[in-house]
Amino acid sequence: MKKALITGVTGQDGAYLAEFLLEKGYEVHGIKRRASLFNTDRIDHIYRDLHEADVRFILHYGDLSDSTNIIRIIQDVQPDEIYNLGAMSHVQVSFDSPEYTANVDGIGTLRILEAVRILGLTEKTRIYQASTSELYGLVQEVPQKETTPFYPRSPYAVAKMYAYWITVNYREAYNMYACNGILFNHESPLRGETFVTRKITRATAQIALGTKKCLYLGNMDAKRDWGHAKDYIEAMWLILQQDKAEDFVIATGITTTVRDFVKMAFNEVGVTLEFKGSEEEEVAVVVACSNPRFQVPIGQKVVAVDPKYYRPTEVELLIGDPTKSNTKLGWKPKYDLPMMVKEMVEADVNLFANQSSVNKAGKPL
Ligand code: NDP
Ligand code: GDR
Repeated sequence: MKKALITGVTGQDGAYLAEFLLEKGYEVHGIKRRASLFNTDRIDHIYRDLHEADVRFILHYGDLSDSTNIIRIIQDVQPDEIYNLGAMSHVQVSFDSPEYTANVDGIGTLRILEAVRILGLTEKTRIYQASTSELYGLVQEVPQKETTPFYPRSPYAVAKMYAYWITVNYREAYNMYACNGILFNHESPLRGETFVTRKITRATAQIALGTKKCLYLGNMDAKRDWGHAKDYIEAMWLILQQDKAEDFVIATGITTTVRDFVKMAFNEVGVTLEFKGSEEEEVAVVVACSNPRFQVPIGQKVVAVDPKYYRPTEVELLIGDPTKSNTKLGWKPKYDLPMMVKEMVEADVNLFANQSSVNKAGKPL
């Protein structure tokens, strides 16, 4: 039985990947951080008590900022594959915590590679590094592919650029099977609540159900190549199953503005929007509401700009060229954007329609 170790197992991708690998028959080990409240919501459905028979999903406490912890876990597990998904993954937050981000997202990757080298596992253990389209940053070429030059535009992207190159360096220096997946944005109902797509689908649901009036966003002109996390975690696995270790772009090849994502989300609850004004003055108002389940008044302002969400340096346009992954990995996404928006909005409508009215402390929400 193959053993996989996933850092960031409690995140969006870690949760889908753990489920996927368990279905493939792997023994799956995950690293989770100690938190003052339970932080395993996304993986609770696959977790089983260790006292039961044949448990194949095992969690370890750890942190990418702690070398000795990483070495000990890798020594105990002796994994065939490591998926390094753990990161401070929010681009805007990285401007507030740049040093922490560099430590975890940059040096954290070095800690994994060094642990594998120190433990003499370079021939046994294959390593996947969660690289990102944020590396492309300021547009140098479109669509962006494996050979496009990087120009990172945030402390997050700069940290990930170190992680990218240290992965390439360990592959070349020590002949390790270590690869970068340069993944463009991917989303799902499990997406963190402060990333723009999930922020939009949650607010759409709350506005449709009448529990929220207005959604405040930053740059609605930004364009992203959005795919579905379920498709993208399959690509991670494929990248580690090849004869030769290589880096791959994973993308859909289609780009969409944040504004158009907002329109699509509101359309899912039968609400048609009109956008007026420009830049900081831009708002969206309701011009039609066709779904009898939701009564959003015509003329209500449901979206407005709050400049606090603008970033000091922005990535305006991402559009990936997935030709290499299509041809060499045989990877093709099953979801398109309309399918994903529908799934996310439906999930958030169900979430808020059935949500408890008290929080974990028993206080009214
Ligand atoms: P999430 O933010 O959902 O998950 C991040 C995970 O990393 C969580 O499990 C988090 O733990 C963990 N983590 C954070 N800090 C540390 C730390 N110091 N030590 C150990 N673990 C830590 O991210 P995604 O699942 O969306 O992304 C997975 C990876 O892929 C990340 O590295 C991200 O940067 C990268 N990526 C993501 C893309 C996307 O569009 N989703 C695109 C390209 C790359 P906790 O739950 O405790 O916070
Ligand atoms: P991104 O994702 O920065 O691309 O990083 P995010 O969803 O945060 O932003 C996408 C674009 O939307 C604009 N935007 C807003 N973003 C947020 N979060 N909140 C807002 O209110 C808002 N309004 C407009 C942003 O300015 C940006 O242009 C994600 C993360 O998952 C990274 O870890 C990953 O590496 C990249 O995707 C690929």
